[in-house]
Amino acid sequence: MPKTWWEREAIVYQVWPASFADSNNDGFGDIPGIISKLDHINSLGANTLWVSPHYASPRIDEGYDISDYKAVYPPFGTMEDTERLIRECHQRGLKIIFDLVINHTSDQHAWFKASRSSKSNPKRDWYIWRPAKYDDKGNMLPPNNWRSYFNESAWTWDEHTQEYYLHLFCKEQPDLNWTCEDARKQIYQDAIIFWLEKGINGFRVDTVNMYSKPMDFPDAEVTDSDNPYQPAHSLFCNGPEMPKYLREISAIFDKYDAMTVGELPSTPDFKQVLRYIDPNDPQLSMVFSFDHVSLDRGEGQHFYLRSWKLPELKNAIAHMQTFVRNSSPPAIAATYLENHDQPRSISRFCPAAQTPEETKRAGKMLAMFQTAMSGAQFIYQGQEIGMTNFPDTWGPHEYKDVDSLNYYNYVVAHSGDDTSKPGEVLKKINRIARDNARTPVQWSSAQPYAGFMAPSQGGEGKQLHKPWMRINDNYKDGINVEDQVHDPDSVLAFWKQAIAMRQARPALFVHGTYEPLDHENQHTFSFLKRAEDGKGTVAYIVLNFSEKQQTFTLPTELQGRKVELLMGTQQKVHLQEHRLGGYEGRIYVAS
Ligand code: TEU
Repeated sequence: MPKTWWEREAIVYQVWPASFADSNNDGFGDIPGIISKLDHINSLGANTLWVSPHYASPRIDEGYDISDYKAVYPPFGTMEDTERLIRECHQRGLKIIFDLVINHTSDQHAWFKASRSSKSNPKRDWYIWRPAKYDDKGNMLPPNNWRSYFNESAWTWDEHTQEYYLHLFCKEQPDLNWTCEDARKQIYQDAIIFWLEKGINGFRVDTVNMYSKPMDFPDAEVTDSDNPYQPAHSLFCNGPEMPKYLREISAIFDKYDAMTVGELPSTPDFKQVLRYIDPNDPQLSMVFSFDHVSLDRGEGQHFYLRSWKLPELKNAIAHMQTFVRNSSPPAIAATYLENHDQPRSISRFCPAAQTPEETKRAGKMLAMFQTAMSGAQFIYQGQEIGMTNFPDTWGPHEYKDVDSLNYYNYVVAHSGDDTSKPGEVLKKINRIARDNARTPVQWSSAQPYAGFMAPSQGGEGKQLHKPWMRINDNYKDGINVEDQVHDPDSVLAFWKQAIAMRQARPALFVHGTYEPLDHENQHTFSFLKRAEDGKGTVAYIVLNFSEKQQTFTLPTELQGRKVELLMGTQQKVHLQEHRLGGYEGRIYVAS
């Protein structure tokens, strides 16, 4: 298969515009702010920029509720700013991909306004409307018991036309009806071709497996008796029409040599996943899997936490790294530890790392962990400087995400006179809240806004602004770009070294095969990467996921061979000393 620009060597840096960099000090990040930081992104070694939704939106779900695919959210900037961003990326040799959110629109989109205006409107069928059901007492009920991702019924009643409409996410995000061909054609024109014609190089495709629903909308199995509405992923994910819809879309992408990475939730069976990315019949270039970011989520409501052990993470990573080899040629893995929907990886995967020194060591170890994995790499803004979750002592008013707030308000409403519940549930929400990924990026230790924005001067009639979301106070403890950019021992310096190491040895670290080792070890994560270079080159990666010293022995695979220490997260290491300090990682190579 021809090597296209993105195949495997893609190092993608994801920007969440609202929290990245605010050029006009109105408290919101913006597109000129992104442009001002492109050299920082380039200096990491990234070769692709992924911009999370920048489109016109009421921002009920922070931009994943789009009211006009062909317009830019005004606080982020103008169409000219966006066109300049595309140019400035290409001038630096950076590719640029946007977010493609076409399972649903905002309820403020002109299409939905027309659809809900009357049952006879030509766009009525562009969304999913159904009559109410009634129980034996004559009480009105939604068409089925599906729960939305945001912990409500997946249906909302429309008084004006006396029907319910479907929304797998919040009620302000009505699902498009993909069985309607006119709707599909307009979606392709407005959301895809319009931006590809402006020169972008592809898309991250939101909820890419949810377009094909069972149009008889059967009830979901009752798996959570505490909630009147039930998770229904198995019914609305990976439906029978998905291949048809994605082939229509991929025919468009092929014309532009566009890269696509699909977000593929609730699909544990890798054979189903491979259907989307098999190089012999690709519908998408690659997909994100969720095994490793679901370990701490319990059954039912996704704020039900569960504890996990290191061998479970080893299983998840082995699955993510090896399932792609079940096609010939192998498909492409999309490797990530963070994004806008996930808590910060240091806090999630190394929860015992608390002090600035411990979080720094953990950040470097996780950088080694991720960059040693094969496939395309996805790095989320702030991950490169070791940003962490914010403290669980922050009050509910600091949370902005509809996901967190819906659940918090649901628990408060159902906690009766138990006044301890709200505080308890907020500590649980804090552990995995998406809000942790949405605090402003920490550019410097400059007070009071960490370089995200300058304090607005206020003055005559000018409104005083502050960041749309509170900044994590640990920006003062060295977790900021300015303090790290000249520190050779910083997390930022290490990410640059790790990416350079990986790109210098693609046979080992980009295309190499992944072989797990020492599965039962509860503290140390180790694996082999084998180059398919005919020379038998093999790398041994050993990572201490605990805060305590751990010993290790070189695997038999390396014994008796010429072994070199390729990289260590701690600068002072001795080859013969097989002891790892807390959160220390090493890579040995035998050639
Ligand atoms: O997420 C869809 C999805 O799979 C959800 O599980 C998601 O992970 C979310 O965290 C549920 O809590 C995509 C976007 O990444 C997410 O930001 C949007 O909220 C969602 O779709 C709706 O567009």
